[in-house]
Amino acid sequence: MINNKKSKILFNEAQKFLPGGVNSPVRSFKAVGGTPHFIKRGKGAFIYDEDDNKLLDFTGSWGPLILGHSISKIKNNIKKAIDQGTSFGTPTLRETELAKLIIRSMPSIEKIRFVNSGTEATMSAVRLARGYTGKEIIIKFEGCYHGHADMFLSNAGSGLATFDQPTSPGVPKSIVESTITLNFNDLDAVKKAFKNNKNKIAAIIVEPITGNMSVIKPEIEFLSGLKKITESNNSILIFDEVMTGFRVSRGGAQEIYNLKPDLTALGKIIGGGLPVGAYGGKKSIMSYVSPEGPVYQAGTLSGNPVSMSAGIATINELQNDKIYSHLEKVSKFLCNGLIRVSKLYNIPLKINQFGSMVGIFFSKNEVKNFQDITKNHINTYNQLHKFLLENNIYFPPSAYEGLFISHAHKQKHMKHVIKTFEEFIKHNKK
Ligand code: KE4
Repeated sequence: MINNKKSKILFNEAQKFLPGGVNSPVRSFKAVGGTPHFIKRGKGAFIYDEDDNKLLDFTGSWGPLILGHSISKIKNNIKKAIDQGTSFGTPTLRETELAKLIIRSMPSIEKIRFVNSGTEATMSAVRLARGYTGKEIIIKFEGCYHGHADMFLSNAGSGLATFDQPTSPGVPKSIVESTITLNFNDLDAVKKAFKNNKNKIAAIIVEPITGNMSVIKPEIEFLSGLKKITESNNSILIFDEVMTGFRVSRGGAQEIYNLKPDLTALGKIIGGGLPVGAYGGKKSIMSYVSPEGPVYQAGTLSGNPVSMSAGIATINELQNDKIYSHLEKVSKFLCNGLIRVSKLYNIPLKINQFGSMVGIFFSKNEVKNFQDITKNHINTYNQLHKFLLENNIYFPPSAYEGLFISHAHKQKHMKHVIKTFEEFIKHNKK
């Protein structure tokens, strides 16, 4: 049994002051059970908790840490920035520097605006799409998560209702009456929605490769179909690449699928572990953003020079193709090992791997959308999470998340995971 005594004490204390003891729900372990580990430091592929357990980390702060924890080049860049001050509320050259680095890697982005989170990025991209088109309705997909802005906290209403119902108290029905939620990979449903709402749909927002119902790949023609539909209806296609940007490849999912969305939302990796989000796209659309245009959006700490410095160091490192070939190699090694073990013991397992973003499903069929995710998968994943944690391996505490592998992960780490996975399967077969 892994000793988690101190974390238990700290968690009880935290719950007196913070709702659920956390500042973001998924950290609470509510989805998987047990007590969350309070982490005091990270190094490379490992995190160290307050009980001095050394844990092999596959959450990586939910995506930002593609290079690993506590990377010298990132720390040194942050220190250089901090030595000059933390924030000025003025333009700084670091903002232009990071903008250029991102634009160079994602040609669909001609202009970009920095904000402080992925939520701000997607929320602002939708406001911009609505302002630019003069239309209001947005289409999103069940199981895709775009942050916690009101307009996204909704789900398809009854079969009859074409518009959404709120999924959280506090979200006015009126707000989500302009949101339509459809099934991921269901192009016909999108065509139907456009037919039923002629000239009223401002945008489609989609995670091109999903990461919030674990990792589900788009069917052939799905993404290109979305592009065609938005183009022919004067609507905006927004790729939410907060998770996939610089993760699945340097140019994100749009590079893998060779598709240019009108707008892209980014976050996580571009901040190198500090709070950064961004939205960007065609100059003609981005020119609508205040103060150049009429669509208002602002932020006290947007483009903060210290955060920018972490993003610059990270994206600079990611210019090296060797980083991505290492990520591909170790991730593929892990996936092949898990599949080999599942076949050995006849356990249904499907894996979707895009670079260092890996989704595992305890399912004999391909998982193509949210409905395909079964209770069996969730229960088995939760048991696996617990078993691995007992063996000092820290998978994301939710069956709806993918694994985030970093450049600091080596083949020997993956061998340990594969071996422990086999132990789990044998233990579960008893
Ligand atoms: P933030 O506001 O949490 O920075 O970003 C929201 C967001 C937007 N779009 C996508 C595709 C995302 O994955 C996210 C946030 N991801 C979750 C994990 N799947 C963040 C973890 C958390 O909520 O604590």
